[in-house]
Amino acid sequence: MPEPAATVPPCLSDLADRLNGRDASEQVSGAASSDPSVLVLGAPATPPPHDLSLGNTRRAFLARASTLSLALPGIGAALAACAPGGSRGGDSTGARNATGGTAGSAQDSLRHHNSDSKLDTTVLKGGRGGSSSATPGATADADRAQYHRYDPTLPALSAERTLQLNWRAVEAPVRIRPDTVVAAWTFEGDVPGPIVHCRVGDTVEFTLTNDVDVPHSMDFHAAQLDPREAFRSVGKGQSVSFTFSPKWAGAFMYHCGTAPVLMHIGSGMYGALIVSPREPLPAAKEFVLVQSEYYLEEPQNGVRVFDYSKMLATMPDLVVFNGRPGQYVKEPIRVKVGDRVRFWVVSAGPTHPSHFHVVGEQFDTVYLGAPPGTPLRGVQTFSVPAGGGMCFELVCDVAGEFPFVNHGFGHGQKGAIGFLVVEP
Ligand SMILES: [Cu+2]
Repeated sequence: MPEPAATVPPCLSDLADRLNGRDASEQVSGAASSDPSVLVLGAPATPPPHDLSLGNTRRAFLARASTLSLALPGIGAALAACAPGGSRGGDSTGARNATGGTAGSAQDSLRHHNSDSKLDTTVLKGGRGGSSSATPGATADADRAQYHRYDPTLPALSAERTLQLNWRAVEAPVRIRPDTVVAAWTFEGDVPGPIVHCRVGDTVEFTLTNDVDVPHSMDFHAAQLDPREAFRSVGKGQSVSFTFSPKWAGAFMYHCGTAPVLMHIGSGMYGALIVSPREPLPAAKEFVLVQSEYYLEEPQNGVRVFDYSKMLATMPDLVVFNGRPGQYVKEPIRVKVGDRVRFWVVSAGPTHPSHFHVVGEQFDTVYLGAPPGTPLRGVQTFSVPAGGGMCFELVCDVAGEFPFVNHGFGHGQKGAIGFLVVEP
């Protein structure tokens, strides 16, 4: 294939071509590597998304990807060669080089690596072969994964105005209900990732270190940064760091943005960053609910692997709040009569919204924009779009057990339901 023009730095797909002496884009997708949609979405689905019979699962995707033979020894070179920032030597976005990275030269070479390439998820360990080895950390010791209720309580604000977050991208078996373990890709080992709470104007200093072979990245919706720099993917043992200061209050999603984003969000790499306004909102019991979907294969060896075909078909097996179907039915959220309750609701998707409703209650306030602006009064249900977040408030005048649900009941029935218990 032709050499890239001098002003157009090589990208990973170019390198794959050279390594293999063939057109990698044809092998993976048939898509042109210059297709902008590929940068985020990854390779178009093959076989067609409606065809669930041909094993177009995450495993199959990864297995096909591994046929590119990007073995580990080649990864450093591959990433080094993929330096689209080569012509722009500065750091114009606020992203800074990692402090926790492992290798100076490799780290430097990665500094401007933008691996928003359709091949991101194909940078896998080679040679291990087999479907279950694609994400060994996600399936190992699944029987030892302990179930725990994901605490929905909004963490208290820190007295510090600078948050330092040093997170790791790790594979982990996550027990999402007593009888179900999923082979997750995670931030910090759980699904969702940690809840973060800060104020408008606070400084968030973030570092992501990737512990696994599949490249990962971080995209904070509360940040305004050049995504090609700050949200770039990093390979195993590498880190990416950036700093931002949220401008707006609200419930903001964060997620891995490595292509295909559908696969990375769909496999568990998401969470919520809650930004409170500078002036405190009315005192309330505050909770965070992150709605998301699970698309799963049948269990093998006690663990269910994520199914990319189902993600593409957008027919989830489970729709859940905070990673576990119905967890707040068995272990409800409890408050007292007279309490104001504030739900910060994020729809992580990857595809579906949350039509948020509390049975037997009404929201006295839903903030359409950043709280405390644009309040809607007297709302029964409001939809939080995939990739969005909203703030819902109600006052508990009556004791009782109030289901909070996704009122799109095809999804409520699949696990997006819990109980708010109002005690006398
Ligand atoms: Cu990822």
